[in-house]
Amino acid sequence: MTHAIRTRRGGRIRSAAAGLSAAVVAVGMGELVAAVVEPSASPFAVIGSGLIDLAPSWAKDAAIALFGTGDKAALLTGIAVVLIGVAALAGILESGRAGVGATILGALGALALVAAMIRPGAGPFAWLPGLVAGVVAIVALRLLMRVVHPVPYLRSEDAERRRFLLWTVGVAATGVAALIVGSVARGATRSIEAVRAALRLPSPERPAAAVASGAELDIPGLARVVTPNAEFYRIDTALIVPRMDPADWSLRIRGMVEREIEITWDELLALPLQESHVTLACVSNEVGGDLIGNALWLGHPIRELLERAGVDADADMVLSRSVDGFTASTPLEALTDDRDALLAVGMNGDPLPLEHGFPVRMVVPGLYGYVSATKWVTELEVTRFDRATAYWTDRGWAERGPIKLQSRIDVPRRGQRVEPGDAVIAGMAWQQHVGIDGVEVRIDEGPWRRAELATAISDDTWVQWRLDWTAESGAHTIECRALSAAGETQTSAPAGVVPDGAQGWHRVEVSVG
Ligand SMILES: Nc1nc2c(c(=O)[nH]1)N[C@H]1C(S)=C(S)[C@@H](COP(=O)(O)O)O[C@H]1N2
Ligand SMILES: [Mo]
Repeated sequence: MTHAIRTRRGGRIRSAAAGLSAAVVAVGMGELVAAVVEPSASPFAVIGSGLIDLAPSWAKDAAIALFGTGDKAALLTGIAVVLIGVAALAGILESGRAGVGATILGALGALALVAAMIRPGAGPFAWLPGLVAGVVAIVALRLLMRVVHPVPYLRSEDAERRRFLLWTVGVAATGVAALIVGSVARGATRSIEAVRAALRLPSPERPAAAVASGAELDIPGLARVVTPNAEFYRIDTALIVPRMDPADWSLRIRGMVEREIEITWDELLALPLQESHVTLACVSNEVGGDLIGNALWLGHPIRELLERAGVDADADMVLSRSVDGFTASTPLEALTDDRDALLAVGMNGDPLPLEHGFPVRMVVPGLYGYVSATKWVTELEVTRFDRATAYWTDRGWAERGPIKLQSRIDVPRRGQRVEPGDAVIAGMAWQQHVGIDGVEVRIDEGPWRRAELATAISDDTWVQWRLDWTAESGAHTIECRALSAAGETQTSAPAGVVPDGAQGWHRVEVSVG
């Protein structure tokens, strides 16, 4: 009796282990094949991307709010955890009835196959990694089932256990080895990194003025006025960063135009380039959040390309499209008025980093990124707001996204202990393409005091501010509000990020002493 029960329970654990082992070798082989034939068809990534595109926007908000720019790592971990559960279950079911678990694992492979094929820009072999993963999973599971169930009258229990361990561990190890070889192969195809590293961008015909020395207050804890590339926030739907060789890049301008234009990388670089500092901000940036950064962009004005194409007088929007299918709807006037709306190739003196849109992205002062800052951009369709909608608009966000007047306290941080006596309060304020006239600060809901404003680089960038404060012992609440160059005072009325950006005053609680 007790022996039979133990065997059955042991059998269940063994079955689950067999399922896991089959899943590991399947994922390993699928990823290896993807790395060799088509990196963007990685089974893991295409399923993740599919989930990103299908997820309701509240789920994405929650992911960004919880994990910030770590949202992708969190998603991949989530998928791995679910896969482990499903694989173990498939093993157990397979041992109860042959074919059931194999069908489940095969279906996962089919899911990866379909997800890879429906991705925008899917290559001719996008189906292969999913197919390999599915077939390997089925074969491995059927094979491992033979060693799951002990046959005591044939061998000793020890010999059975050894045989079982040898097979399950061996098969899983093969999968891990395939994963390692795959990532090495992926590294070897990283030639785009090498292409980027070897690039020398032309000098701008219109360079930016040097940043005034008064623009950087240099206060510890305060965001720097120009954000280094490595610290620049990254938000996008691309689980795998698109790898575009500039030699293969081109931009098509089509739709409501007199003549379609196609421009290559070399043609773009031959055009006059200009530099400007523009602060990018994400609509998902909460009050006090850090999904905002300022860089020196190098690019060609989009205005001039649109002029060359000849825009129809009825058009009011440009739908930009990325190589990975992402789209943004930008009001036509923001691309044709005198602001520095750029087709950017450089960021802070370097070619765009891969994750920030290499080789070419859009940068438009005054609009949130989701309606303007298309990375890896390959097409501009001149159209109308009543004819086309963009990626995030289809998911509940506003079709237009002008940046709201905002300010943030960086120093002191929330919950920070402040020494009594002379202290400094400092932060950032912005409303790109409008400009900032002042910042006011109040402590414990006392009178508003005017902060000292740093020299603004331009109306298209954020600006630092500071205020000296004699900190008295006890708990204190610090609040700030910005005044725009258009005479507006930042509203106290709080609003969440959906549908068109957060608003309200940033409030920081600190204890002194
Ligand atoms: N291709 C592509 N471009 C994109 C996005 C995207 O998901 N895909 N996200 C946009 C959003 S929401 C923002 S806020 C900015 C962020 O740019 P960054 O990652 O360079 O900071 O890119 C925009 N461009
Ligand atoms: Mo964004």
